[in-house]
Amino acid sequence: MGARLYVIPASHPATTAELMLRHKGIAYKRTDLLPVVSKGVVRLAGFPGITVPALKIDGSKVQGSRQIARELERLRPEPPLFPADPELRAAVEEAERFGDEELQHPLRQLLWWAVKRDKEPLRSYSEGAHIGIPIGLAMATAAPIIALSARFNEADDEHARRALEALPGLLDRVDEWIAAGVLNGDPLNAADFQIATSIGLAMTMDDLRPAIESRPAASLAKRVVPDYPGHAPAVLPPEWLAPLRGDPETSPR
Ligand SMILES: N[C@@H](CCC(=O)N[C@@H](CS)C(=O)NCC(=O)O)C(=O)O
Repeated sequence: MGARLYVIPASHPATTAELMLRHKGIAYKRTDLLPVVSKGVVRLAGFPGITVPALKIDGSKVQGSRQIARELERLRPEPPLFPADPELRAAVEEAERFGDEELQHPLRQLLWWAVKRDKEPLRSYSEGAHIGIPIGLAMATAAPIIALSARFNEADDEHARRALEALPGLLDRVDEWIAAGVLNGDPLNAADFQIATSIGLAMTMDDLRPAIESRPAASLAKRVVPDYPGHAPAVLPPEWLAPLRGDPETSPR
């Protein structure tokens, strides 16, 4: 089974796809792309959309982490990504949908906001990647990519503050699913791979890690993505972090 996965290094949904390929024991080649450039490359490669992960497998093209989960399950049912029990499967699918539609994007916005403020950490997110040009050159020419990515992802002050306000509630939901046995059980499922990468990415940010590390969500991330690449030193205004400390009333707009 020939497989090629298009990724942006340290992209959380792309890491999800990679983990699921490994879970299935499917050998694959990886094409590492710079953000923004990735959009043109995946279109040129024949995909209908502009995002990663994008997977060519067995002659078909599949884009999107949830779509990839289903295609892998169809092509190679064992070991499964979804539980056989219908009730548990429905819960796993809801957690997976939440991970894709609700959890991924605020973290993407917070990371781009931080990188917009200080681009240097971007280097650490590309560790081990093969982006086709030396990392020094990529860093020297990163400013337009950062500006476009921040705009494309609406990583402005307003959205960053909204993301921080939402984060405790999002983490609570992950912890609840872990307590209910939907996440972090045995074997790992598609929702584990979907959600753990977002938590792993969040924990690379010094601003966010203290609010996560003592939670069950952190155990899931440490189990599934113990070596998530990248490190972003604290850069968010401390008053914006009030919701993470549990004192939203001290955070007036
Ligand atoms: N929800 C989609 C999200 C895909 C997505 O937005 N991927 C980002 C990377 S995390 C992307 O390709 N962005 C284009 C860019 O940064 O230029 C999924 O799970 O596949």
